[in-house]
Amino acid sequence: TFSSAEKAAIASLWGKVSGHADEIGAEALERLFLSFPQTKTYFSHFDLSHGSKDLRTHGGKVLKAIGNAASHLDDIPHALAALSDLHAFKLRVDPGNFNLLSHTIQVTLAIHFPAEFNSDVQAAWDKFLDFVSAVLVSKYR
Ligand code: ZNH
Repeated sequence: TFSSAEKAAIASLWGKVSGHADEIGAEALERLFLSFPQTKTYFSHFDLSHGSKDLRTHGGKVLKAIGNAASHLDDIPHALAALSDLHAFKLRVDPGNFNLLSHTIQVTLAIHFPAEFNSDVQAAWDKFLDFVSAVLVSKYR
């Protein structure tokens, strides 16, 4: 569960990100694929070149799902239930990859929102993205 300070930190930064979900998401994915090339294996059907439409579209989807979680901080498992099923039963992404994406999302946020992304806000987002990741891998067996 999140403290009221953590909730405020998550909501206020999401408010800044929400209008730029495609760009922020695409950059976080691009950083993921460059720093951790093994993660590209899940996306062999995508054009992963810099600025591609696939990166923007998928990046936008991922960030909007995070925004949905940010709007339901008291019930993230319910808000992400369908996505959790998808990752566990259909995509079967290795759970270790979620930490890598959480990392590149935070790097991207830090670069685009340097004033807002102070150490308290980062700590709240780190906890939030860990929780989202835990929900998305919760149905694996
Ligand atoms: Zn995931 C898909 C989210 C992580 C891989 N995803 C997806 C989607 C979303 C997401 C929203 C879409 C769905 C539909 O369409 O319905 N993810 C997400 C999130 C996260 C994630 C939020 C965290 C935080 N993923 C992940 C990782 C990986 C992945 C880590 C690996 C590396 N996903 C994936 C894939 C897919 C997805 C492969 C499918 C794509 C296509 O379209 O094909």
